[in-house]
Amino acid sequence: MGILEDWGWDARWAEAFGGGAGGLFPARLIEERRGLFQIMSERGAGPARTTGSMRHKANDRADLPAIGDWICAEALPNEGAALIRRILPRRTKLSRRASGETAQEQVIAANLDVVLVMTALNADFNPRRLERFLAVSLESGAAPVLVLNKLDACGEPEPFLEQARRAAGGAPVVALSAKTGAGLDALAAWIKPGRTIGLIGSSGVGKSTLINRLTGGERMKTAATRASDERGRHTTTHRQLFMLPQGGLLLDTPGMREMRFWDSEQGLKKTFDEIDSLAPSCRFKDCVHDSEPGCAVKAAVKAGTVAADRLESWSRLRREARQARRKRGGGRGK
Ligand SMILES: Nc1nc2c(ncn2[C@@H]2O[C@H](COP(=O)(O)OP(=O)(O)O)[C@@H](O)[C@H]2O)c(=O)[nH]1
Ligand SMILES: [Mg+2]
Ligand SMILES: [Zn+2]
Repeated sequence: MGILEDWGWDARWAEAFGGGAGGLFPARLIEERRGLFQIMSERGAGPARTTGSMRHKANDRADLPAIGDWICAEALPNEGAALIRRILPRRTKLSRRASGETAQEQVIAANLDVVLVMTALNADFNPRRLERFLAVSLESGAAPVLVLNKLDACGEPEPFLEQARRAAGGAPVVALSAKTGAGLDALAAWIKPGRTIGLIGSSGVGKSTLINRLTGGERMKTAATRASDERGRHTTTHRQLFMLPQGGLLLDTPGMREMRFWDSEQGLKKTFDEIDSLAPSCRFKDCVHDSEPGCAVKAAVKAGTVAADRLESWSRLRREARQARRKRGGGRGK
């Protein structure tokens, strides 16, 4: 296997790239630090930058390169950095609404195969937040896995697991301890050479600890080391793909305090599959399962086959998704 295959290259990417006409070569964007990119190609790792014309033509931040992107690069003989000429069409795209008032899509990561949605088995555990992260992950096109961390510090995990399974909408649920390594074997089913795995979750759930354990090093600063550090020093949005010793690529997403919806309507349908699958039985086609007569979902809540808190959660998230759609101007996106 060549170096590109280790980073996820395959026949489909080769086809999307076409030939190397005009001295272009394929590369993957593997690191982003304050707008500076590192790419990986057959030539190894090196810096890259966008062209003025790409920045000029971009309608949206999403038209600019994001970590995980496969690109057509051009080497400049008299310059250190390669030029990013074109972004190959993304297979998956993990997006949120960028912070700030104007509606802008921020691509958190491109071409993830799997998203580990992480939470901790403690007082921070929140099924509603899981549903939000799950909807965003499912919308991306990647396969989500719920990871419940800090199993070592949890006296009674079963009630948490039960709630997580209900929030998971069919996605696999794994409980483990990034600290002790207990339960980590379960992740082996998703970690494969050439596969790209993203990690999302609130700050403090143990994402960096898990990356350090899986990479077998101190790649990421964890909260404990940060506390003894100067405040704010690590609040940069540094993103990097790590190659695991057994193969497979792992991406941390630091500094994600919020996960506002960009386009999550399909993701919500999958997250709340038990509700979505009943909707065709409602009397009204556009039933929002609130106070409409003949609502099959409400009937299911009454009968106890759909949980009331799930319907409540769905209703709130759906409103937010609708609002997000209006903000981005209706027709755009899917
Ligand atoms: N008890 C326990 N603590 C953990 C575990 N994983 C992480 N932590 C601790 O949780 C805190 C936050 O971890 P960190 O990896 O920085 O979280 P991040 O913000 O998601 O990257 C640190 O103090 C870690 O030592 C675990 O499995 N068990
Ligand atoms: Mg971290
Ligand atoms: Zn209904």
